[in-house]
Formats: sequence, structure tokens, C-alpha cells
Amino acid sequence: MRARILSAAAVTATAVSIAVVAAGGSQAAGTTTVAVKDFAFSPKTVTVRRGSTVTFIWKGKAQHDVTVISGPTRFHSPTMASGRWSTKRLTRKGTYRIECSIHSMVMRMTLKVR
Ligand SMILES: [Cu+2]
Repeated sequence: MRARILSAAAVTATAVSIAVVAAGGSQAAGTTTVAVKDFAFSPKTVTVRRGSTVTFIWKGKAQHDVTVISGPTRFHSPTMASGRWSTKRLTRKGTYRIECSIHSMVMRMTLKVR
């Protein structure tokens, strides 16, 4: 009886950890979202599978952009104060260093494609 209770707890724990991964949006192929706040990207590090896209969602009031400063390919968004912008499908593996070019001292993030 005790073993059955423990195993139910283990199943619950597994379900919770899957939900956490989904909320973090760090692993699944498909679309991952990143918040563009005043003045930080959130999360600061994102890992996606090759072929995924990343959608940036503006949450603050200031103008920001999304600019790759180093990585396998370069891309950048328009400068925006609201709305969302998505990358194309990320087909090249590697580490992309991203910043908001307006607030590059503080707004930086790392996108890993693997
Ligand atoms: Cu900015």
C-alpha cells in the first residue's frame, strides 16, 4: 500500500516537471516566446531545437529591438514599443548573442539552437 502511494507521488512529480519545462519554453521544437521588457529580455537564456522559431513579445513601454550581434546568422527586428515579432525558422545550430541595440548595456540574452 505504501509503495502504491509513493508511486502516485512520483507520477505527480513527473507531471509537474513536464509542466515547468513547457512553461519555460526551453526545449520543445516549435515556437518559444521571450518577453521584451523595460529593460531586459526574459528569460535571458533560451535553448531551442533546430527548425524552431522564437517569438518576442513586447511588454514594456519603451522602444526596443532584437538584434543578433554574433552567431551563425544575423537577424534583427524593427524597433517597436508593443506587439510581437518572430524569427524565421532557425536552421543553423549555434549560439546567438542577442541585444536590444538601444539598451545594449543591459538588454542582452543568449539563444542556443541545437
Ligand atoms: Cu531596449
